[in-house]
Amino acid sequence: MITGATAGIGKAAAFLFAERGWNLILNGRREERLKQIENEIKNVFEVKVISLPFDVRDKVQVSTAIRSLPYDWKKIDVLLNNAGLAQGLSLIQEGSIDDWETMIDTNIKGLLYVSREVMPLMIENGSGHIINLGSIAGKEAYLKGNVYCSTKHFVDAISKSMRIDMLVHRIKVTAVHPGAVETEFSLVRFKGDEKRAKGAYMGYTPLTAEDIAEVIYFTATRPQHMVINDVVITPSAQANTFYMVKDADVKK
Ligand code: NDP
Ligand code: 8X3
Repeated sequence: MITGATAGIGKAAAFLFAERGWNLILNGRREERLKQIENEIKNVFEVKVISLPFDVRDKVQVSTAIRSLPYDWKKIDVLLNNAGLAQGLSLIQEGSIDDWETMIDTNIKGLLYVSREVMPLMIENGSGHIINLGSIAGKEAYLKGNVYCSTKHFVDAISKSMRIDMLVHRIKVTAVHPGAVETEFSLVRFKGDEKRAKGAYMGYTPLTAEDIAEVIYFTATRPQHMVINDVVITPSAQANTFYMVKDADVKK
């Protein structure tokens, strides 16, 4: 089950898991896109796909959708908690409270609502693996990233907590923390400003959604006795949220 499968990392993961023969439950809010992805996957790969459109911020939608799954589909092997976003980039004292709420409701509360529904199913099935999309923004804060960084620090912390609570049930918990990945992320952050979004990926080679999907797939397919707890992945031009070498810097 992949949340936020209509774009970027979630979509790339959907195609990769399908290519490797996994049946999929795909979520996102944009129903038309979700259906299109479902159809594309079903046309190419021999897998079953269920589209489950809901907004992770709405706890009633989340529980209604997941509880409506047919019995067999409630055996969820892997939950990829990927739906997430940044909204805006501003000093904390100038921040938009609406943007803060969107990030907190999606990245924190949404992840919790979905996990709260799926974890009991995994416990009942006696196995499962939760993979949470954190970020390097969840390892180090950066200027004007304040609330987004905080939500991703939450993902880091809740992944550690989940791992402890799930230990007795042998349910694996992995946190994947990418650096700059070229997806719709910056377009969403900068509210449709294409020029500004493109600028975030200029002067170096960013990661692709497919790069991250490969890592996610690798963590999901380790033997039963082994779990990858935490992975940080950056473009080779990036060391962390502070240090990035762009073409102009190299020439200096
Ligand atoms: P995209 O914007 O390309 O994709 C985000 C996905 O999340 C979309 O499918 C979107 O679908 C979904 N989504 C957003 N809000 C909701 C919601 N309320 N309910 C359900 N689905 C939602 O971004 P990425 O693929 O880059 O981001 C995926 C994850 O990776 C996020 O958690 C992000 O924070 C994290 N990340 C991204 C990095 C990057 O540089 N790109 C780096 C580090 C982490 P829809 O709009 O249809 O609902
Ligand atoms: C996305 C990566 O560095 O833009 O989480 O916050 S960053």
